[in-house]
Amino acid sequence: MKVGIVCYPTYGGSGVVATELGKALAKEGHEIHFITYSQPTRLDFFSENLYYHEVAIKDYPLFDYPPYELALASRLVDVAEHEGLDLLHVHYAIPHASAAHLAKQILAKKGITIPFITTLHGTDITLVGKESSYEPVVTFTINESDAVTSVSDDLKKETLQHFNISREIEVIPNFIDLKRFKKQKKDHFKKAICPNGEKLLVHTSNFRRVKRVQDVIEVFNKVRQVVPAKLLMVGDGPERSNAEEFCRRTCGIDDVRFLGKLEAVEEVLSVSDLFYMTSEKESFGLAALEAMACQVPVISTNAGGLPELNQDGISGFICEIGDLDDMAKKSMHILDDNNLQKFKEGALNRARDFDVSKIMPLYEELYHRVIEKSKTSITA
Ligand code: GMT
Repeated sequence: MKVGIVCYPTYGGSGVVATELGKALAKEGHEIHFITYSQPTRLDFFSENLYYHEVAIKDYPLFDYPPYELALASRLVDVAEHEGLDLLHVHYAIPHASAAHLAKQILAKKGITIPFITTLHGTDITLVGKESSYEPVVTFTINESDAVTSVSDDLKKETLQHFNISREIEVIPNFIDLKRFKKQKKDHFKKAICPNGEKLLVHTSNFRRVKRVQDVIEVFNKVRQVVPAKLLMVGDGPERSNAEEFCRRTCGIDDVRFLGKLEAVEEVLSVSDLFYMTSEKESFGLAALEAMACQVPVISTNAGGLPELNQDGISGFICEIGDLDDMAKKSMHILDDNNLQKFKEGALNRARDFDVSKIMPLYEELYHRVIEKSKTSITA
């Protein structure tokens, strides 16, 4: 198959999922064309089946806001026509689904039929999509997509609750490449950060408000009163400077390190003992899955789809959003040397359910189905 994939290239879990999916499909022999405004961060190597087409956004003094959606739709028309694409798969509804819908209409006028699939990832539904400035377009383009997937049951439920949806939504969860995300031997690194055998706690995110990063620091402050521990904060985003300032005031910078964005986050996860995902909204929690794959148990909230990933009492624990005492109590239970190994194994076992080899075929099967259906609707 020849598939055009649209995503946000540099920011957020949806871009990571889209890029990893494209890479996995390319390995299976499919021809994958990424169409976006810059090269996806994880697409940094050569493969004969992978292509990248940049969307050029022309500025003009009249445009306070250059119309990216139109530039994207035009590029989709161009790539679909010249590369002979069979299908478009857009990740994150806004504005990708409406651009794909427009491209499909333009191509139809040229006698080219191309179906498009929309994958809902999270804030395109739970935050941004619900806003009245986007809701009518999101509803329309979900209904007009040839297939729609969501990354968890909870996100599907929320979509059906808040939008007037007249079509089926299929759930295909996030996935992980266990060949890349696995515990590596990095003892020297652990020794450097935890010279006295402290436990290492970790959080990775894009430091947006929904992540409630301050909760991580407050829980850490409670835990380290009982268990010697250090905290690593990985990633970057709008709340990072507030979080650093909060640390300076409450715990001193020696025990907490802010590492910024990391290419090889699996190296840090490999030496970590406990991962925190304290979000108030989280459709799936890809970062938690990455931690589990590296044998790191997870303390998560019960937001969104997190209970579909984190198995309470097995791969970690699930706590109410903002219940910091409970998070601290459960952290200490996991960090107890009598329990830690069992939770590490529980985390890895759970991650195995989401290995790319199990999830990627679900997309492949969906692609075949959608392409076949669109062919039969032409001949009918
Ligand atoms: O919040 C992010 O990390 C970005 C956001 C996105 O769509 O780019 O992530 C969402 O998609 C990920 C991949 O499907 C999910 O694993 C995240 O749970 C989800 N984030 C939220 O719902 C807040």
